[in-house]
Amino acid sequence: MTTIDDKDEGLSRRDLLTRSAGVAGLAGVGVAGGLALTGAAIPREAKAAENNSAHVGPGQLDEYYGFWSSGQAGEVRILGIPSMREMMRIPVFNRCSATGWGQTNESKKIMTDGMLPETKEYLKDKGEVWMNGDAHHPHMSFTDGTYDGRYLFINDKANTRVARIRCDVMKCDKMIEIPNASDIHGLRPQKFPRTGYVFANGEHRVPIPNDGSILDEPEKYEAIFTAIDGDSMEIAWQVMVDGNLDNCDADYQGLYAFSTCYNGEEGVTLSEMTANEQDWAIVFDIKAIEAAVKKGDFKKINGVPVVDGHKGSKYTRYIPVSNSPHGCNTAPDGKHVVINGKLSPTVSVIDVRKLPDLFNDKIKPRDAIVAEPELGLGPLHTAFDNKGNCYTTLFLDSQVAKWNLEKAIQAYQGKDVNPILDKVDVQYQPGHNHTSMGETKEADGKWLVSLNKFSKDRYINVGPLKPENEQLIDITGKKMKIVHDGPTFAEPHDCIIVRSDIVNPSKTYKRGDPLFADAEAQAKKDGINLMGDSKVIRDGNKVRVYMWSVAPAFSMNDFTVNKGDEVTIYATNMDSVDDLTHGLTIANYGVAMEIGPQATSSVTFKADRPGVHWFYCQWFCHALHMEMRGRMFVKPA
Ligand code: CUK
Ligand code: CUA
Repeated sequence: MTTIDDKDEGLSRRDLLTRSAGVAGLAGVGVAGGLALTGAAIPREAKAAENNSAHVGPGQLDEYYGFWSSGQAGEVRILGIPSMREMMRIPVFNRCSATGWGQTNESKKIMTDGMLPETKEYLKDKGEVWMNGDAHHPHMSFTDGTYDGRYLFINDKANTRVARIRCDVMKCDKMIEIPNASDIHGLRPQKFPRTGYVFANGEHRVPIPNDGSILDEPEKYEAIFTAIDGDSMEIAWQVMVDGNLDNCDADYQGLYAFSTCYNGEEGVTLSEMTANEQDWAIVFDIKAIEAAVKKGDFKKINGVPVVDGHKGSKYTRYIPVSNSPHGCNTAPDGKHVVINGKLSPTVSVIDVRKLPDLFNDKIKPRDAIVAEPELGLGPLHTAFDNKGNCYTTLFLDSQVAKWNLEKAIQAYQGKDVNPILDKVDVQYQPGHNHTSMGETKEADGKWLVSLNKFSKDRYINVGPLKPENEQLIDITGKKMKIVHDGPTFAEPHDCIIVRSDIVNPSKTYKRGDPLFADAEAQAKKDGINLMGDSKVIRDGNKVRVYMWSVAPAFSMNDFTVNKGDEVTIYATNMDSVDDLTHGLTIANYGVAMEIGPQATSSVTFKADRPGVHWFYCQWFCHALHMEMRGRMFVKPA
């Protein structure tokens, strides 16, 4: 395979770009390596496609699902791996004009049901539900140490929320705001025996309650670790800790959870936060915390049992690691947890088999560390293969380091071995990375994705705001091989790569789906059969319009309401064919929504613009799609 990033060829893209694009410059490097820079056009792309292990031809299917977060964009994206083709977007903490997420009654209910009362109060007069999410960590539910295809969970750092996505329909079905905590960052599901808990880190420290009675007294702020019940999406318990919680993970035994913890200084300015040489990895004893909740050793705050896990508590242990650690990754061997140094060039490896002794005070916190290899500058996150190797992103070095866990342990014991096996340049400055099935016991060592924060010169210039750059790396060989570059919009922090046989989404909705249970309940009250009745029901100044659609027509050619009415449209897509989605848009009313096959969607709005307003299907569904429309008459007062 030939790419010009290949280090073996002694020529990087950067070398090429820094040289003059003129003939003289090219002539100078043309002799290096296998690059055929002579003669006519270089069939580089064609050659790459032919030899590329990541090549998935037209019509061929990917072997893996990639679930991507999107940072400030607030959604979750589905990619195919190894093609890196983006296939779907799942709106979550954002508003989506394609699907009506954030506008339909169904989505608004999901967004508001789990909201705290004070947030509802804050949003009361604003006529909106919170949209500007900052989604970092998408992770699938587990059973017995591997993905089970039920749910995805994702955090919203911006508004202290956690959402769940149903993998049968790939839609968000629950969204909760976490009380007492501020700004949920790290999120991981329990791996064993099942999810179970979803662990979520409240990153920033704030007063509890945060009602203005305490302001500039940082010593009174708290950080909160939360365990959410992944089945009910209710808070199971919380733990108050020292420092700022960053990332977290769980073990393969169902006994412990781990968080990186920076700002042990508990400062509020940059210099205060980084003053000390050391911070911590916090270990949470899940069984002991559950027992504490059972026997009442907690404070109930905002309806949630909050256990005291500050330093010295019997429910937690603080393992000193170097200043400002970031990523927290449990290895698929089920025995080791890698704490990534960030400001230190090292990662620290915890052996989970030492933790019972640590909690019994038979060993000191540092004795739980069994390796601390120096990898390079800015280690942020670590991924794993199935051969005992680890892949750590080096943010400042713009590299991924491949290293062997067993060798790192030997080196820590004083043996003269170098655990680093390979390094590869990535473009540029990677944050998270992820291997295929790498956070499960079924890690398979095939693919590594590096999510790079900067694309700089990799693409044609699209203006001051540049895409990020995601690179696919083949890790089946001794040396890592970059096989694909893909630009992406703001800003996937994290992703997972799931074997496709684990994920089995439905082709259409099923009637009776809880997503539109409210619509069905209202229809029942109104004596309406959503699958076939077409009717306008007036209830004071509330008007309910029931219509259905079969391509290429709505069941209604027109309906009439009065100016000032509160109108709810329930639209049911009776088509039961795979891939036959309709939509409903109302012209000049800012209304648009998706109606999936066999689904009901509804939207409520005030009919405050008199006149003729066409409603139409905005999802190209049929040769007569343009004709799939009708009129809403709004009579003036
Ligand atoms: S964090 Cu973004 S690069 Cu939110 Cu997982 Cu490390
Ligand atoms: Cu239905 Cu377009």
